[in-house]
Amino acid sequence: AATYDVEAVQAKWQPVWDRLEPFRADDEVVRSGEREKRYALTMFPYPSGDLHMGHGEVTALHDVLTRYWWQRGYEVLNPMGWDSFGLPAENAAIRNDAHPADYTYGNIDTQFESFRKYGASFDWSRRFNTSDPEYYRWTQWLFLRLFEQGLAYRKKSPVNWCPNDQTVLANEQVVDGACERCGAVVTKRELTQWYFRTTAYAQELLDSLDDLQPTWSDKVVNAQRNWIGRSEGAHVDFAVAGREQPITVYTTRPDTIFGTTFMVVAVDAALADELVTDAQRPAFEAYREEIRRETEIERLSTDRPKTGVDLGVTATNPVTGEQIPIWATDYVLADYGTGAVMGVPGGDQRDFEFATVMGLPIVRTTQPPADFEGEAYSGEGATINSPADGAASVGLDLNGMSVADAKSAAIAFLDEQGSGRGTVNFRLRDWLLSRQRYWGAPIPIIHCPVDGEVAVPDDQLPVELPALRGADLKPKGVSPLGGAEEWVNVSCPTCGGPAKRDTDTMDTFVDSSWYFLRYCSPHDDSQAFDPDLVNMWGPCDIYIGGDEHAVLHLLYARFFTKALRDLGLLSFGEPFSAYLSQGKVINNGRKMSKSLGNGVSLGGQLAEFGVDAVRLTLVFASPPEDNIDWADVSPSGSLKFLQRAWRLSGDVTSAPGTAPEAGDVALRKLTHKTVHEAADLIEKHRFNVMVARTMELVNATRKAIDSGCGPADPAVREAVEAVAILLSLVAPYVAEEMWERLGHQPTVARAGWPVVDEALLVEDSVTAVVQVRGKVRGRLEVSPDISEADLEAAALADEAVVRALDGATIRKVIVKAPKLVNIVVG
Ligand code: ANZ
Repeated sequence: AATYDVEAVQAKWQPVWDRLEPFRADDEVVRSGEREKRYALTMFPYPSGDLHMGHGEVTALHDVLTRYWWQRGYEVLNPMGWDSFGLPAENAAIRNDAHPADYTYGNIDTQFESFRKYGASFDWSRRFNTSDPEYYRWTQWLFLRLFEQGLAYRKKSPVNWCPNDQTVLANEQVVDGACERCGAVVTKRELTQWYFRTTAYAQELLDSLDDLQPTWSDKVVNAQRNWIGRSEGAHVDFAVAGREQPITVYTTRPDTIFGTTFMVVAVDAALADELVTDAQRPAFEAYREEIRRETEIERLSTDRPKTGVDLGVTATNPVTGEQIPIWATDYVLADYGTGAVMGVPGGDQRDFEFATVMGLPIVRTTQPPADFEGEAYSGEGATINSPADGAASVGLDLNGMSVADAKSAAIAFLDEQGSGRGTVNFRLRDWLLSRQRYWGAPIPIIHCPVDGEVAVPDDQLPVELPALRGADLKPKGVSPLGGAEEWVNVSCPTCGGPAKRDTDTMDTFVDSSWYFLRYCSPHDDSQAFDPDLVNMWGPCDIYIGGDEHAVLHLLYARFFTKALRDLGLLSFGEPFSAYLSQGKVINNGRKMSKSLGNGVSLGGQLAEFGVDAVRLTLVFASPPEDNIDWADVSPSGSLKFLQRAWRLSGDVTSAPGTAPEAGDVALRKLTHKTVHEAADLIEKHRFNVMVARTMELVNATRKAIDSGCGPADPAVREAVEAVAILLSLVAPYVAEEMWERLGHQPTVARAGWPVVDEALLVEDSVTAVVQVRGKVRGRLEVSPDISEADLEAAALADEAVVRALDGATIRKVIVKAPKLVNIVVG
């Protein structure tokens, strides 16, 4: 059989697309109302190395949707650029003994060429890199707007420290106690750092997840909900003899106040150091030393014996008036809640273990179910021992109440007494954004001994990175920018006196928190983005990417959008109306990795099977959300299918523009049904099923040509044209080639979606099954909208059924039109 030359076809069409630019989004077309807009975004890559299978997958999936939208007549903004600042590029550059800029921009050129060869439908006129001064000028400008609002600030606190990358990490970048990039165990350090006040938006970030839920992948929504971690509880004040201020604890269970038998304070909190008595200080300090050497993983692990030191002081339980001991421990975190916890061993497992080790009393305040066999019980149940039998009345009685009622009653009582307040607490922390590394946007702040933190004036932006060629950029814990003396030493913009630039750079996630806005006016050198254009194109109608970004990038971008909306720069508060998270490409059941030696290179696959076959394989393999095991798929099978589809285009003998009405009805029906269903499947992101339907149409068309109506039938042309358009979403090269062979001008990408004739979608008969005594005795071809009565009459008149009944008495006839008749006899 004839085959097309994959390489030749690829080489042929690339220059044509370059010339036609079919995917260039025109602002005017949308502004004038001529076409409706769609903004389709996919995550831009880090330029470390060439594109890999993951990029291939996400691009192929994303292209189905964007190319479909173009075919449907939308004006589609589908931009691409590079997330070119940040640790991955910098580490790779150091490993390869190159300057980050050379390394980064070299890889960008490589990736750009690969994307082009891949036939990705990006609007290249809008590309930019976040490490371009023309871009980061505006990253700095936005930082300053947040700074003015108090949404960017500096504070000293214990922070996550990656000993390998020698820089701080945001909480979101610590996964199970390890650096999310390099896997090194993260430790804590007390440092002054820059933060974005993400917590100011905690409630709104949580609330609007409800609106996103239907169009975002559940996994991501749930991950964000947990990460934001809203809990309702109370702040409770415990008086300490000889101390003016009470100690306030945060609890989600104020109903358990009667069961509070001790208090625990984070050993590394200033409070512990302040409270400890002279007698207990040596023991305390020894313990603290020990804990400081521990890693976060060790501190948080639950299967370790609890440790602590009695601080030698007591606090007063505000409800019972009893004195309870105060201990220091490592299982209380210094930077959550207030860093002090009321110990309720009857209700909290950590407290239970602690009380058991230290010999502290344990009192249950919630009645567990009879079959409960655990230690601490934190579930539902009646409140007990609150107060205990025979204890003196304290004016509060929670006994018998449900947990919820007891919570409210306890809060009301504490509030009345002035020793507590109901509160809402969030697990979300402010976003630590400063990094002690070179390859990032410099923080545009000048530190002046007189004026403090002074913003670099807008007209002096960008604060450009000094080149530092030949300098040692290896991580050392302080920013390499500190070594650029001429760059660091400046005069204060306010007083003119000697001052120093901030030498930290911004987390790369700052760059990617607003890049989707920049694409709307990428070359504007007078503003970060044009509000009219952003409000016209935005928000993004679809965002496709991996769910490893669930609580990092996706949360940060939402925060930025809300903050910029409140600054009056945007008219919307959510950046991405829909989010599709794509699975991973794995191999032999495992994640691809160097150490397993199971990596598959995208470039290698493209060279072997061609772009179209690889793209088709990636789309066809599974639903977009699922992983694709490369060991289970067949790019060579995909190529064979594409050759078969292409051959159809050579068999068509009717002229372009032939009216299909006279054609074979059965084939026409299948064509129209396929196109109709494909649209629905694509809108539901079931791209793999759409490909399967296209394959069925190809097979049916082949049959029609070879043994049915023959190649000259106009229904054949109609079918093959539909195949070319459907394939243009997945396999753009062969689709273009088919389109040309069918006698059309390029490009098939903008041919327009085939118009579906509704009349051809009506199925004219379905098969109804007739059962007698539970056995199938007859089959009837009936209209899909046959009535129950007509179907019953037809069944009873059917010859085979009459024979099967053989005069038996009919007890009952159950009719499920149009598919089933069940005759009960007896
Ligand atoms: C008393 C109590 C009784 C608690 C009980 C729980 C169960 P979330 O839901 O995560 O907000 N806690 C408060 N601050 C803490 C800190 N800095 N480090 C470690 N634990 C801390 O959890 C809040 C609960 O975690 C609080 O409620 C407190 O223990 C503990 F039957 O107070 B609870």
